[in-house]
Amino acid sequence: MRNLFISLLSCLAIISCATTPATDPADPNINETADQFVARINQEIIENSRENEAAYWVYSTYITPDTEVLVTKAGERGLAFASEMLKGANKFDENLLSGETARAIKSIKLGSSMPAPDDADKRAEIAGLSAKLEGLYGKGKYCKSEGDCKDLGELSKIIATSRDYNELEEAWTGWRTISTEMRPLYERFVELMNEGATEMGFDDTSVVWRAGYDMSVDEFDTETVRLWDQVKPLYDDLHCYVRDKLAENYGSDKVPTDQPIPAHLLGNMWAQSWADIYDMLEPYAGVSNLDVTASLEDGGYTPVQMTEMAEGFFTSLGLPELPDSFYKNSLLEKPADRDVVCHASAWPMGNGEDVRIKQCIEPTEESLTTIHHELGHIYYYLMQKDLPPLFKDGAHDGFHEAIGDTVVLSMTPQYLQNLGLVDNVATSEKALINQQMKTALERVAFLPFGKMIDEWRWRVFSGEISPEEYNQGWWDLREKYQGIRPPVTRTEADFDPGAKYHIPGNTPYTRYFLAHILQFQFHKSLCETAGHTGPLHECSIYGSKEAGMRLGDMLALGSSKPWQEAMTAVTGQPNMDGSAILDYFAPLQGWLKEQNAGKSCGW
Ligand code: X8Z
Ligand code: ZN
Repeated sequence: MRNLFISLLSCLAIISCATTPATDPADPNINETADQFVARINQEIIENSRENEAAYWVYSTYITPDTEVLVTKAGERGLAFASEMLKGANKFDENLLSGETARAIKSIKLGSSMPAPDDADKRAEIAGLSAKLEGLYGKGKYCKSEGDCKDLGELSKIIATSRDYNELEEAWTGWRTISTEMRPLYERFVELMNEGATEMGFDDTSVVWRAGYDMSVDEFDTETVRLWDQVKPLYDDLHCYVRDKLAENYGSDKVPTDQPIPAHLLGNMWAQSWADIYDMLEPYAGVSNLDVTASLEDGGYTPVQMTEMAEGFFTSLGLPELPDSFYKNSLLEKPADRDVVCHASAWPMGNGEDVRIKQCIEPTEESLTTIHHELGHIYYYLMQKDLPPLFKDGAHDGFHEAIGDTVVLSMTPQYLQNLGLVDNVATSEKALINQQMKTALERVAFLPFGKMIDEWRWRVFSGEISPEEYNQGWWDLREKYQGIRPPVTRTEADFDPGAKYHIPGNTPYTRYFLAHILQFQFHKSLCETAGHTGPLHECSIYGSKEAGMRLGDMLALGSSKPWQEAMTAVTGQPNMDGSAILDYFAPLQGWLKEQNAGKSCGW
């Protein structure tokens, strides 16, 4: 998660760039230089963020109509501050400034994923919509009948563990009942954000979202397409193998081998990670035991113990221990008696002095992986404690999302055995294929999902997908990229995008696609730094102070430099590139090609 306050804020109209300040006699900062302006804003962000953070934290961990009022009011004030900040920034032309001042001014002009109109009533409206959408997701439950309700955690467990086609279908469609009422709210939300974006001089909100990558929007589009083209063949090989196995399990009447896969059979509510159906897909049965969930369950691991385990990886790299306040203030468990937004997040509260995570931790491998992911954000915050607030961010947002995941790539079977989470680790070729299959089901399966979410949103923002086509447009992209289809007919009475957190939560998603590319690049380079010489999939950087230092130095840069410099600091070159993930999975891809020989792949 990027700087929480900034990301909640918006900017406004009036693109009147000038190097000399405008002459408004009522403006007390009239003679401010750009440097003075940036210094003042950095100070005001610290002062103004506190209320906003507190309100959002309380709302997210205790969703009630009252906390919704509080968060809406705080949001309104935050947006008003953002408007003022933007007006101030627009007095300066960053192209005529240099260094960090130019970068800071630019970051204010691009700093919001929720551009709001500069009108108090509309600011109140958009703050209210944002809170409502988030709340609807957080408290969403599928009620089969009165008193028989299931939340996302319970429905996800069914999707992960049941192998009954009809039971899966009910859990899948059941969860999607929570988002139908979001549709009109979302439509208005988009309208207001676009109004904000055009006031700021952008064509629509999608341009704001794509403008923050130290390259032109066109270059960024080309870059994401290039990266997807690089990795698509690997995804296609995995898809072909998985579909065939599912057809064996459920019958080819239910899973025709020339059609997109029914979306409810892949072990995850959104089919974004398929690791939970590994048991159905295991290449070599009985060769290796990779069931971390069983060990966590049997071992009675608590959320705090699991978090300490993850912290232990980061400290082994020479990074600092988490402050006591982290354990005191974080929410690590789903409270029994109230609604919370369970979707995991990391919070740099109190200007990074009071870092926290919010996660409904369960004794599962997925939870353990997510804790590492969240701590990646937390260590980014911790390593940036001396940076001005405007630079407390990722080199780009994909960097922020990649740190914890990079660490998880070092959780090799050997590492897990050392922790007592798996036993009898095998080192054969067959064991390797099993292990790679499990990792690919999580990380390769994710790639097209990571790409398609914002393809949908960018088109929604630009108007290419109209409100009357929200659901159809969503499923067209799900089919195109992921090769999946809904298990039952969907119509425009549904709003399936709203059943995925980041749509009501308005969190840009291309960051995760990029992170899934970057994490393999980072892993490869950090393994070299750690002195690893064998195949990449055997490398664990656990305990390497050298790798930790290299990573820490990059985190400490925050967003103060173009991301290409941060990339160079870790990998020695400035580009994002899919070849590291392809190298990593080369053994599995070779094996998949053998398995798929003679089959009809594709959809
Ligand atoms: O949203 C997240 C994190 C918080 S930034 C838990 N992730 C994406 C998702 O859950 O959809 C991590 C992987 C992708
Ligand atoms: Zn994240």
